Amino acid sequence: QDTIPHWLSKQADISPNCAAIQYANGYQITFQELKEQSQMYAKKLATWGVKEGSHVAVLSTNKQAMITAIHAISYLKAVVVLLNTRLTNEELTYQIKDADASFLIYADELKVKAVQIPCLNKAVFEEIDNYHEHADIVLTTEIQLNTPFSIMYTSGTTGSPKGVIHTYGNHWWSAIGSALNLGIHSDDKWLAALPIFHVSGLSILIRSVVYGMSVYLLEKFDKTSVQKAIMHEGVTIVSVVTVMLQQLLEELGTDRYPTSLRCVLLGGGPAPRPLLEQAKEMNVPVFQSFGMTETASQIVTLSAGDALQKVGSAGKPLFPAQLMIKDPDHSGVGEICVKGPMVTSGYYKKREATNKAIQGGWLATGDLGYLDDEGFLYVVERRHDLIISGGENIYPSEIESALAGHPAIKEVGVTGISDTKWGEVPIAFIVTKYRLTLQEIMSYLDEHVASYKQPKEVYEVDALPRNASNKLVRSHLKQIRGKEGC
Ligand code: S0N
Ligand code: AMP
Ligand code: MG
Ligand code: MG
Ligand code: MG
Repeated sequence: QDTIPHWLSKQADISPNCAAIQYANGYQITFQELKEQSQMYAKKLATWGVKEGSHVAVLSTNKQAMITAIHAISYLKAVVVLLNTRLTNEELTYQIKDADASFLIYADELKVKAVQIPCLNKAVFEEIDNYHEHADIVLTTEIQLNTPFSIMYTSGTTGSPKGVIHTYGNHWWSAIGSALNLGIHSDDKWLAALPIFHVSGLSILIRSVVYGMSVYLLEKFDKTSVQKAIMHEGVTIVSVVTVMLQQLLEELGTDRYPTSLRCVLLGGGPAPRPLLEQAKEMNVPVFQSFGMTETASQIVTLSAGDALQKVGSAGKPLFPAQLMIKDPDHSGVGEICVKGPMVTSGYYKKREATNKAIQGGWLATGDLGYLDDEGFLYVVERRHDLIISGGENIYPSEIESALAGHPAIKEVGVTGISDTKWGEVPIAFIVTKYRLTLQEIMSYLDEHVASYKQPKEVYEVDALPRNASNKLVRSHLKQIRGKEGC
């Protein structure tokens, strides 16, 4: 089995004094310091009880303590379970339980949330600092590429959210594939404003450690800080989702970014063509990409040279990924299937779902697309029913089952409508047993689903559109919109 030196130790050896992470307040940490800090934290985690094979959940926005913890967990050969901070207690509880996480570390300001989530061992990042360093623990010096590094959750058309397992090898090959496309420049500085609890953010940290590249870390996205970092802090690459790009172009106005900014990596969902055209006019070097949690970040990306001629395309599969359009009826459009060492080996404890999604190494993405005559991918339709709001995924079935749990709601259907800010937002149609106020519905939902997933409009109707076999026809829901709201 393939073994490499621990990536952080290796980088600390190669470029000890290079800045690994920089912050807006001027604070920075070198690879040597990051290694020492992470190893010390690992020994304290060991005292707490974390050991090889432990699943350790982390609930945090982008912070130094989170990064230290992620590396520390890996020095113990434990697995990090990354939690979305916007989820409700109920959603988080499900994930922690499903992931068999017996430890939860969290940021202090998420305490209110964390205390309500059942988990055997819980601590704020700083509490661990008070532990002594375990005297006998031997930290790993090597990484086995086929062993799990992280687990993060993604929902599906049906059923509960699934834990996507990322091995070290998945992350390693994702970082290599990106470098073979974008190249590595000695002055590169990658701005991370996307959450580290998504692979969009986590993958930047891994690239940093593998390339010896600085990360400019923002605790959370805001357009002023990003613009400032690009204008004055030498940021060369930034990862964004569509809603962020929109806000950045607005902020830029008639100004222009310096030529030091060489790549704006756009992913996580579709991008409207006018936005891409606007970016082109404003000389913003947007690289469209296609990827998903299951592919450990981008797997198809438009390269620099092709970016201008192929506006709207997601590009070509990164080296060494493969892409195939499954098009049995030869209509030209079919399901996008991808294969490669960055693709997950599967969902945690979900063999059936794994076998359904991955066959012969090919991951069926559920997304529809086509290749042009030069082999460039165009994504035409997303996974069935999936709503993407501001880069966050929302599955109608998840919202439907939450609403159906309300005693007054007899039937429910959820669909997405386009939205100028978020791209798409969910709206709901309900058939009730007795009259409900919108406020009653929304406060009920507050308990069960994260606020970004909550329907922006709720319609009370007499009946839902159903087909001959009495199945809800979500695509017909939009047509009954416009009736009286409740
Ligand atoms: C866009 C973001 C930053 C907006 O969040 P913001 O402004 O921080 O919101 P808050 O202040 O926390 O909350 C204010 C109110 O706004 C609601 N809200 C927040 N987010 C959303 C949303 N997405 N949709 C709808 N509403 C939202 C809050 O609920 C709150 O409302 P109230 O007041 O009612 O409570 C934030 O949403 C964000 O960070 N989005 C991006 C998430 C992301 O990273 N997605 C990508 C996931 N995909 C992958 O990881 C695979 C692809 C990939 O790797 C990739 C993707 C992009 C670029 C590069 C790559 C790569 O390949 O490397
Ligand atoms: P996630 O796992 O949360 O990153 O969601 C991945 C999903 O985002 C994919 O399955 C697609 O449905 C969607 N997506 C990603 N990239 C693109 C793109 N370039 N165009 C359209 N949809 C995309
Ligand atoms: Mg905000
Ligand atoms: Mg077809
Ligand atoms: Mg997702």
